[in-house]
Amino acid sequence: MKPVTGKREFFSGIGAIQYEGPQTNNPLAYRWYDENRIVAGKSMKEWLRFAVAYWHSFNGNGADPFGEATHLFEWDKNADPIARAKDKADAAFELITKLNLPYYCFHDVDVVDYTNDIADNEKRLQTLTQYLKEKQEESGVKLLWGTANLFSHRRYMNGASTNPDFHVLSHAAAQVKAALDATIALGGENYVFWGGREGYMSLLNTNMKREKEHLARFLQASRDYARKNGFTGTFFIEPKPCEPTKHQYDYDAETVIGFLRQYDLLNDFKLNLEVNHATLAGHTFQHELQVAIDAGLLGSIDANRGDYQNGWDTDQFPTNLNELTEAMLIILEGGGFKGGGINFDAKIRRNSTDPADIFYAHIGGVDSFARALVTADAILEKSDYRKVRQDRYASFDAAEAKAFEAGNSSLEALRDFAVAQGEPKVSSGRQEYLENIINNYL
Ligand code: XLS
Ligand code: NI
Ligand code: NI
Repeated sequence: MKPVTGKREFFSGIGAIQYEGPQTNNPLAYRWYDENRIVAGKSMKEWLRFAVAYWHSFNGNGADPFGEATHLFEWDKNADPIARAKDKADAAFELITKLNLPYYCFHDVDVVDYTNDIADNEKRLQTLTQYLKEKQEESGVKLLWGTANLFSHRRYMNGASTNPDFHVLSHAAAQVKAALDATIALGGENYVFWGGREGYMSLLNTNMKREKEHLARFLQASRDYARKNGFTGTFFIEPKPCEPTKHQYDYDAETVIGFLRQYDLLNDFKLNLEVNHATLAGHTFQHELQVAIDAGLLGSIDANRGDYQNGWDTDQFPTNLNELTEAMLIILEGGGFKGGGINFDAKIRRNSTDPADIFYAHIGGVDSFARALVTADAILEKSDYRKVRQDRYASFDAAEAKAFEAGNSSLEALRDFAVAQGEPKVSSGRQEYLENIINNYL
């Protein structure tokens, strides 16, 4: 991929990031991500399908609840909103192409500022969609997914599709319609719903049953509109248990799968799992992955990591090789993503203020996943990891156990089997042995 710059270069002095191998001393090179390297029958590029997130990388200005912006972007200076949005698109495509990553993701309001005028917002997004389309054609970068931000504007303080006010719900619908139009026009491969404020702060003022039914109707209407207009991709729900809402309806993977089943949405919707959301829900990321894969619903992931000492979504770039290797073991065994990829829903820290920091951040995340992929493949191919787990269930090979698994046993038959066998032998779970395998292959 050739770097694509607009009228001006925003990251001058930084060229194309290339694979140089683990021995390199160059901090602006990949050590592990060699996009054409074949691992388990597919190229790294095909397995990982990396995407850059517009909101963190080009809008996230370092502000936090205690302080103003610390990242003063050159592309954010033009007073005209359309010209500013085009500068931002130029910066975005320069970064994505210099990183040599195949995809990007956005919310409507990341691309261009919105006002309270629905028709004007539609026009603005259409103008930028045309501009992004040209940038995609020039560079070969593709849209992994689009989405609408239904949580920042004050009208959404009580939710969007689960808002007690039908007027607010209809505003959310207008926004989703325009975001779907943009996603379809850009050949977006998927569309995401993250229900930032779809939940409640207090049950005292909430009719939970009614709100959840509204959420389902809203998803059905969005699906029907997109299908009618030629969208063939997958819709993803992104679970998160809390923050900003105290209790969000899309709490975790199991909750979302139950919801999709209840409202007959399983044919069109899959899951977009985020590392830091899993940990907020009291799970490991690996747990959430396994739940989704077992249901055939692992669509995509939002890659980041939390902070062990804090209880919120800190959205740091992923660097923990041990955890990522465990995650890649599950993703590889599950056959990869269904339609999606790895979106860096991650931001550099407030005090990471050099233009190069955003490059180091992505390089670290990309290399960590690439290395985890290679390591996980070696573990699956060369170690006895799979065999240890399989052997743990060896007693289910007995004819009586097979009958049980097939639903052809009874409590009496199980009792008779127990009497015939006598007290079971204890057997080790060998957890430490397995944990050492991960480290031995890293
Ligand atoms: C916030 C979410 C958000 C979604 C897209 O916690 O992760 O960034 O990915 O709306
Ligand atoms: Ni996310
Ligand atoms: Ni998040």
